This record gives sequence, C-alpha cells and structure tokens, in this order.
Amino acid sequence: MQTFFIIAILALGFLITFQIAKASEYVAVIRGEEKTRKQTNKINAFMLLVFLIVGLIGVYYCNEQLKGKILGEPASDHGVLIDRMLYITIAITFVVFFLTQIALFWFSFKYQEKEGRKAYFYPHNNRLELIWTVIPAIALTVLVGFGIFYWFRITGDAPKDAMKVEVIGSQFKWEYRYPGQDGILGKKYYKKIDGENPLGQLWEDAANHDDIYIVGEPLHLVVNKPVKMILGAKDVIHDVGLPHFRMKMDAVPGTPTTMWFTPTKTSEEMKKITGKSDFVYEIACDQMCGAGHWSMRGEIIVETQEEFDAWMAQKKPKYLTAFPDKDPNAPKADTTKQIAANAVGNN
Ligand SMILES: [Cu+2]
Repeated sequence: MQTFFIIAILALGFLITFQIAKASEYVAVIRGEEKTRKQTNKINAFMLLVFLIVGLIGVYYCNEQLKGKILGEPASDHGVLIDRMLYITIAITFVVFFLTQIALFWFSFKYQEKEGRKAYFYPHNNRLELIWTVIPAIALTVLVGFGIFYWFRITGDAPKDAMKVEVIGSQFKWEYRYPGQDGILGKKYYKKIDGENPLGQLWEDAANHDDIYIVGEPLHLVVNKPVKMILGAKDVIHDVGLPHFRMKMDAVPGTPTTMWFTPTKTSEEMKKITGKSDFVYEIACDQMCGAGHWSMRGEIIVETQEEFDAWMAQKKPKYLTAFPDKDPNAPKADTTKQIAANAVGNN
C-alpha cells in the first residue's frame, strides 16, 4: 500500500511539473520569448536571495531546536580532546559557511542580468589565487594537525596500570570478562564455545581460572583509572559505542581490537551534573548488526575503587562454575552431611 502511494505521488509530481512546463511554454509564445526570459531571470535572482535568508533562518532555528539534545559534558579524558577538536572544526567551518553562502547568493542576486550591463572579463589574478589557496591550506593543516595529534594519543598504548576488560558482542548482547587477580585474560578458542563456556575459555590455561565472566548486568568501571578494552565478536561485526566517553571501536570476529580511556566522572557525579536522577552511561552497538541490533543497549556503572572491589568480591570465576569441585568455598557433599549429623547429635 505504502509503495503504491509513493509511486502515485511521484507520478502526480511528474505530471504537474510537465503541465507547468508546457503551460509556461505557451505563455512564452504568446508574450514573446525575450521578455519572458528576462522576467524569469529576475524572479530567479530574487528567489536566490529568499533562499539565502530563509536558509540562514533555518540554520539558526535548527540550532536552537537541537541545542539541548547534544550529549553534554564528556565523561572521559579522551572525550575532552574529541569535543575540543569538534568545536574547533565547527568554529572554522561556521565562519567559512557564512562567508561563502552569503557571497554565493548575494552575488547571484546583485549581478543578475541587466539592460546595458556587460559581464566584466576577469580571467586571472595571482594574488587572489594565492589567498584562496593559502588560507584554506592553513585552516586544513590546523584541523588535520589537531586530528593526528589526538589520534595518536587516543589510539596509542594504554598506560601500564590500566585495568583490562574484554567486551564481546554477539547477536544480540554484550558479554564481559575481567582478568581477575592475575591481570591476565586467559586464552580462548572459538570451538570451545558452548552453553557452559560462552566465551570458549581454555580451562587448561591457568590464567583463565580467576577470570570473571559477566552477562546481563552493567559493566563496572573505576573512576580515574584507565581502562583498556579488548573487543571481539562471535558472529558478525558489532561496534562498541560509548557516547558519554566519546569512544567507539568495531568488535570484529576473530580479530581482537582495543581501545582505552579514563572515565573521569562516577555515575553518581554524572547524575548531579546532568540533573537527571536516572542518568546511566550507555554502551551501544554502533554497527547495524541485524534485526535485534537495537536491543544491544547496555549500561555502564562508573564507581570508586572501593565500590568496584565490593562488587567484584561477589563474583565467582566461570572456572569454578564449570568445575564446582575446584571451588575451595563450595560446601563439600560429605562435609554437609557431617555437619547435619552433628547438628542432630547435639539436639
Ligand atoms: Cu551489534
């Protein structure tokens, strides 16, 4: 039905344009070609001026409308750099936009065809050529220079003391893995992935024994502590998008990618800054990865080291779930019986 309407509207639009063209052709014949051409030329020149004014008002209106809808303060060290770069770019392009648009439409209006006026033939001017080559060259060098400088800082190596966390995307969820006490993420092999071992951890690698697996709950990060994310995917290409930290990086099956940043504000601080009591840091999938793509929205909690440690202390390595008999804290079957027997005896 929708397709039918679209085709009908297009056909109607074509018909109307065709009829108007035909009608103006007849009018031209009746009134005389030359006169009509001059009149149309005048109208066109005037419309260009109208376009300029309406366009500029539109630009201002859009800015007013969307002002409060941008993300606000960045919540990471890299975010500050990204925002600064963005504002410098916007400031430069803003000036260029205004100057060029006004010149373009105003000149078209002012120098429209007039009786007795002949276009001035002005083929070349070295000084002008130099000016409009050198100024954009300097502006672009500044922009690209900033970009490269920040790019190297952001994509450079993470600090040695950075905490590590693995982020794995699949249709349609995020899974996380912390390296545990040893600070090393154990080896994985995709053929080992099953219901009991969702990341395919190799249990013979001892580095895996203390790794903490998290799914279906927010990712926890420590404020003012650099975090290095090791990204991966199980099926298609996903993308870890962290809008509040101004970070994003593809999560690719088979090829680990990394990114690092330092969260600078806790979730609680962010609630005060934004004035929103329900504020949450989001992790989004920034790659159209399938029909359930939207449902990959996850949450991140940024907290103090103490809060993080308290949360982490409740977590049990996946290894101990896979091999309950290796768990020193798990109640042994016979010991439980013994305790029960003792309790009965004491009564
Ligand atoms: Cu995705």
